[in-house]
Amino acid sequence: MLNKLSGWHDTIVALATPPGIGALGVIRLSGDKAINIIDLLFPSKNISDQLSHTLHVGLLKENEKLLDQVVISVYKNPASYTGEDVVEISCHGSSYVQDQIIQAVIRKGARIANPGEFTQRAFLNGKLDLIQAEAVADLIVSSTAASQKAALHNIRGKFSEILKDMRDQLIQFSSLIELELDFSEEDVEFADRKKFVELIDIISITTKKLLGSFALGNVIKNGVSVAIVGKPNAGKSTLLNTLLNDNRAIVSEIAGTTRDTIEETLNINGILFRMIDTAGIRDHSADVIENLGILKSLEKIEEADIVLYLFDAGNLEISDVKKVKEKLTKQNKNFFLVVNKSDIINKQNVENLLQSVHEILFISAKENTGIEELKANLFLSVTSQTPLTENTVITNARHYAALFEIEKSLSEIRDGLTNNIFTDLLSLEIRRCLHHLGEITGEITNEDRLDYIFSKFCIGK
Ligand SMILES: Nc1nc2c(ncn2[C@@H]2O[C@H](COP(=O)(O)OP(=O)(O)OP(=O)(O)O)[C@@H](O)[C@H]2O)c(=O)[nH]1
Ligand SMILES: [Mg+2]
Repeated sequence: MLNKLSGWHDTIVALATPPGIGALGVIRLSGDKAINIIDLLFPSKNISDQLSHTLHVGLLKENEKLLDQVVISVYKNPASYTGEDVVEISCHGSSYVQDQIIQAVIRKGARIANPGEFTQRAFLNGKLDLIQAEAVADLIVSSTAASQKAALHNIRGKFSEILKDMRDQLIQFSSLIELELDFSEEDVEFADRKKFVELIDIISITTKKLLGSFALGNVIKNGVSVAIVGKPNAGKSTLLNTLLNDNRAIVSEIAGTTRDTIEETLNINGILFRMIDTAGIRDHSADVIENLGILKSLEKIEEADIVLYLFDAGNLEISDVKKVKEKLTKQNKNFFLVVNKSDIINKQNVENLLQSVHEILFISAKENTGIEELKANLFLSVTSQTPLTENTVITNARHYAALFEIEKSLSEIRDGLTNNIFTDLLSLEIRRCLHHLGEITGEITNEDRLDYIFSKFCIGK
């Protein structure tokens, strides 16, 4: 286990609620001196004599100076978030009052906490593993049902349980293999190789499933960018407005209305889509600004996760649709071909189009038809590979990288077992696999990595 970090024994303090004016603010302290410090500032009661998990109303005073009327919550070690003595002061939500209290607490012996230091201490005290600690940060920034669900799943230790299971089973075999090494003179085999191969196969299936869930995990964590592109006047801005149910972008019958890109988020069934309205693309424009807009649209096609290519039903050339389809396929883009203004469509044209180009959607952005189907298609395109279920979804690149190494190592172990490699080499590979498993949960880590992970947290958490 790693050495406890420098500054570990300090008592730390931070504002846990957002800075600025609010009804209430919460100031949090953790460490050996947390309760002593409050005793020096809270004359009406001796907090050290109180039971853990109790609340106390009273005046906070530094010497004779009145600071605020507050509620003190007491959590005595080890039954607290950090595993240390924790005190939370619920005070009035004035920045001035909060600053005064924090300064008084510092004068009595605490120091300001680093970002994530409360959770870092919880981890170092064994209250949480690293997956759970990272999930706390994810939950704080979650903005959709899916990201909330994934974070809570990990806080509850579901992913950790899977890894613990794998680790326990591997350790069992690894100790038998190590035993064989101790008796290497006698050429005995304690570990049943056939059973071991079966176990490796089972673990490998789980690992591959977890690795496969990362595409969805990425979507859950970072959202999906969708560029709405097409010729001028196709109705891109109208579509953005209809999707958002808001008059966000200017719409007009003049071709070339949108000059700059407009980006807005859209929540579809708990997944965040970033919808990007772009300038209409045409070959010849004498307008310098419009040309810059067109260049930007082309860039957005490159960058977007999904391209939504909009055609104007009133001005539809089948050859155009085919050309666009070919180009986007060549670019290896995930795309949708959408014919807008289906309210004015020519029936013959539609039938021809349906016959010659598969997978084409018809909508009317203006009349709000086909929009729900379009949304359902967008949602399915990112969730169909790994449906949103109760299963663990990997949302963290650090976990993905370690799982990737685990999978590599499992396949080495499997090859080794089939080729009857030397027991010491086998043992080395198992240890490598265990090492990467321990890296994810934080059983194996180092100070720099921890500092990096926790530096991404909010102060006060
Ligand atoms: N009939 C009909 N008209 C539509 C529909 N969607 C958009 N329009 C009209 O088409 C014209 C162009 O719409 P915009 O949304 O500005 O088109 P755009 O693709 O953003 O155009 P640029 O920004 O110039 O590239 C406007 O007059 C809209 O009212 C539709 O579904 N049906
Ligand atoms: Mg527009």
